[in-house]
Amino acid sequence: MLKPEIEDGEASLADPQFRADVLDGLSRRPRAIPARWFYDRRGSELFEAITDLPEYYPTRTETALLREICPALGDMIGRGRAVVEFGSGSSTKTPVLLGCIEPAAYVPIDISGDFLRQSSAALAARFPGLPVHPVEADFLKPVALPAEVRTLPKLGFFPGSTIGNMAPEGAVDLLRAMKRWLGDGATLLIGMDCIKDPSVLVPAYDDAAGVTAAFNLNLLERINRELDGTIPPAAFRHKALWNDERARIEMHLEAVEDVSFTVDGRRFTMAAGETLHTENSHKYGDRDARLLLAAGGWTPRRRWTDAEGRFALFLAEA
Ligand code: AVI
Repeated sequence: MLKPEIEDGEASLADPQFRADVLDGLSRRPRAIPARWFYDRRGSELFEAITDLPEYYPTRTETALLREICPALGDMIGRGRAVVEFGSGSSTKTPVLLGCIEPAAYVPIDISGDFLRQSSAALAARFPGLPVHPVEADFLKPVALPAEVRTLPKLGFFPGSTIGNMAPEGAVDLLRAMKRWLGDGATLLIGMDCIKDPSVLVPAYDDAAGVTAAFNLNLLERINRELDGTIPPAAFRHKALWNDERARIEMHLEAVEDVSFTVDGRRFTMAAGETLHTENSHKYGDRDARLLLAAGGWTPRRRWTDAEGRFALFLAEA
C-alpha cells in the first residue's frame, strides 16, 4: 500500500508527515485527513479483508477481467518489457499479467520494505529466471528505476483503481510523473473503477459485516496510538456517501455526540453531526478516463470492461 506498516507502541516514532497531516486536517474546515494514513498494519489487514467482501466488487472484477484479456494483452504488449508496478504486491493480479506477456524484468515499487521483500521473493519463486528488482519508495515522490532496466522498454502497471483515491489534479500529476519515469515508448496498464448506480457503489464502501467501518475507524486508533491522542472511537460512526457532482464515493467519520479530545497535546472539539473526511474514491466514465489519461500525457489505445461494465482496464501509450 501507499504507506509503511507501523508497529504497535511506536508513538515516539510517528511519521512527522502523519503528525502534520492530522493536526492540519483536524484544524481545517471541513476537517479532512488524507486516505494514505489508513494503512498501518491493522489498516492493511482490514483492506485485504475488504477485497474479499461480497459487496466490494473492484478487486475480483479486475482480476477476472485481467485473466480474460490476457491473450489480447500478450498480443498488444509483446514480449521483452520491464514491468514496473506502482504500489506492488497484489498477490493475485501480478502473476496473471506476468504470465501472459513474457516480461524481461519485474520492478515492484512499494513504500513498505517488508511487504516488498515478501512479495518479490514469492514472485521470483513463481517465475524462475525473471529478474526482479524491487524498489522501496513512495511513488508519490520522484522514483529512480534500477540501472538494470534503464534501457528496456517499460510497461507501467497501476491496478486496483488506486488512481481513484487521488483528486483529479493529483492524478494528472502522477500520470505525468509516471510517463517521465517510464520513458519513451512506454505503455501503461491502469485500472479504473466505473461510475455506476449508488445502490451498488455505497454498499461496496459500507458493507453489512462492518469491515469498511472498522477500516475507517482504525484511523482514530492509529492517531491515538502514534500521536498520543484521546479520541473516543465510540463517539464516531462510519459514513459512506456518493457525491454525484464529483463522481466519487466519500468516506467520513461522523461525530455521534459532541466530543472533545486532544492529539499531540492540542485540543479539538467536534459537534454532533460534524464529520472528518477520510477518503475519496473517484469513479470514471469512459470519456472521463480518456480525458484524465490524455491530461496525464498518455494516449489510450484500448479499454476493456467486465460484462456488467463495473470496472475498466486501459492500455495507454506514452
Ligand atoms: C485502495 N483503494 C483503491 C480502495 C478504494 O476502493 O478506493 C480503498 C478502499 N476504501 C474503502 N474500501 C476500499
